[in-house]
Amino acid sequence: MRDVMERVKEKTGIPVYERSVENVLSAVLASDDIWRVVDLSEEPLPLVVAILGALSEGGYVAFKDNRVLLTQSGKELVENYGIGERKDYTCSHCGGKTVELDAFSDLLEQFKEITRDRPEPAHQFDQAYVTPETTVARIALMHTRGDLENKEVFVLGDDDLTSVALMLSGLPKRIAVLDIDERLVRFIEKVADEIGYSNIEMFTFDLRKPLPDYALHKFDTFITDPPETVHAIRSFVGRGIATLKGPGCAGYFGITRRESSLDKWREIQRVLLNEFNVVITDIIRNFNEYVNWGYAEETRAWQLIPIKTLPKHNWYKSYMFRIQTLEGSRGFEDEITVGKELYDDEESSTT
Ligand code: N4P
Repeated sequence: MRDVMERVKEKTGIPVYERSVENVLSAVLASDDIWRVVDLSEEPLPLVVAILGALSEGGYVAFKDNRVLLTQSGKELVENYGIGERKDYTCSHCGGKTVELDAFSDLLEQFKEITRDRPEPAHQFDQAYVTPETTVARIALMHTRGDLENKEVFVLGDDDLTSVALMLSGLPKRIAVLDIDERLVRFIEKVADEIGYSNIEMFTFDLRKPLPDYALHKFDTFITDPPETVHAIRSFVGRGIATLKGPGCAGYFGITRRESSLDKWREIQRVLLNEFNVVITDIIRNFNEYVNWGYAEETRAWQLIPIKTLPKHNWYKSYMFRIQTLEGSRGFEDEITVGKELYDDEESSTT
């Protein structure tokens, strides 16, 4: 185990613990599909690749017929360390989302119908939309928390088309939505026209820039899904908080394990608690499930993985965070000037 850890540290600067190696081995015991191994281990993809590389150099795993397999010494290693196969007892009714979709089945059908010709994910903006079930589950979740009915809701970045589901729900008093991608702004506009919904405003906007005054301190609830660098999370979530009226408002956003180590998570939670002074009320594991995007072969993940097969299941998920504002909470209103670093750090791999 010690030699494996040393080899991993030579390959990557991402913090590695014995627990990380254990997570990967446990996942390999459960599946020979590399994407499922990343999914089940819940370690950042570049770290999983480094660990698998070290294990293969040590003769503990082999890559054969596009599969990840334990060798005889690999089997002895897991036996010696008492590492068992990773199990998945996620609730089969809600899929781990904690809300049930049955009450929203009509909305789900309408949503699928209306978004059939939605814009496909644009690589330049790191887009990858969530399943329609996820988008609708967001409505169920936010409504369950009392954050939608007669509320003013801001959507910062909307390739998931959450604003469309919000319109169809008829719950909010007012919706505002921005995106850097004009295709999406036009699409949402077209849907609003078609269904005759008028309490919505939309604009094209780059979230690295501070929001205009008319968007600040006017909303009850925001939702966003940032790229996974700390910069991006600060600007997307911080700007979301800046749109809120004051204490007692809520914000939702997805944070993944696929591109962020727990060390980065701690950094993110520091930003939330120390910089923004908000409280985390909910973290729902793997609530958001993303549909595999068309540009997979152009990403760092593709360069890194030792087995060049496209994923056969939706391996990319994120945890849903809900924060609430209290007395003394504040958002982020400065400009961010980074370029590519908005999307990329050592742990990211899907751009
Ligand atoms: C990135 C997904 N590059 C995967 C493809 N990002 C979501 C974009 C909006 N749906 C980040 C997800 C976690 N915050």
